[in-house]
Amino acid sequence: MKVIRWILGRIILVLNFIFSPRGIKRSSEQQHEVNKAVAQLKLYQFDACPFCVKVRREAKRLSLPLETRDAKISPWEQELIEQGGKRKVPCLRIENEDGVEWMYESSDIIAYLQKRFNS
Ligand SMILES: N[C@@H](CCC(=O)N[C@@H](CS)C(=O)NCC(=O)O)C(=O)O
Repeated sequence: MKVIRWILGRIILVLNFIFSPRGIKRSSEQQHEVNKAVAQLKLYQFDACPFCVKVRREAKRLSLPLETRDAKISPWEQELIEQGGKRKVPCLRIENEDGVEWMYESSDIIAYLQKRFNS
């Protein structure tokens, strides 16, 4: 089972590499503002998780320089469990003036990114 999952994960990564989406173009001022906003976001994820690939593809399409954190390794794994509440990926850590929010569910994360950055 572990081997099959590993093979499927590699296939997903190869297909994702071949069919990588193109990023949208913004003026350099707009992109600079977007980059500043994206610096407050961190994606906790696994490389070959299909739900994480889906989120990374959308971030690429939206030209977001989203920092990823491998939730299989320390200290990100503990941070995700202790602060986010569970060891599940993808999870978007959102820092704002009210504090920190941990958003689980790939479809919610994608909807959030699109609402905020798809202009
Ligand atoms: N419905 C969730 C599914 C996420 C999910 O199942 N993630 C798996 C990895 S692909 C996970 O975190 N499993 C827990 C673990 O491996 O510890 C989503 O769309 O984000």
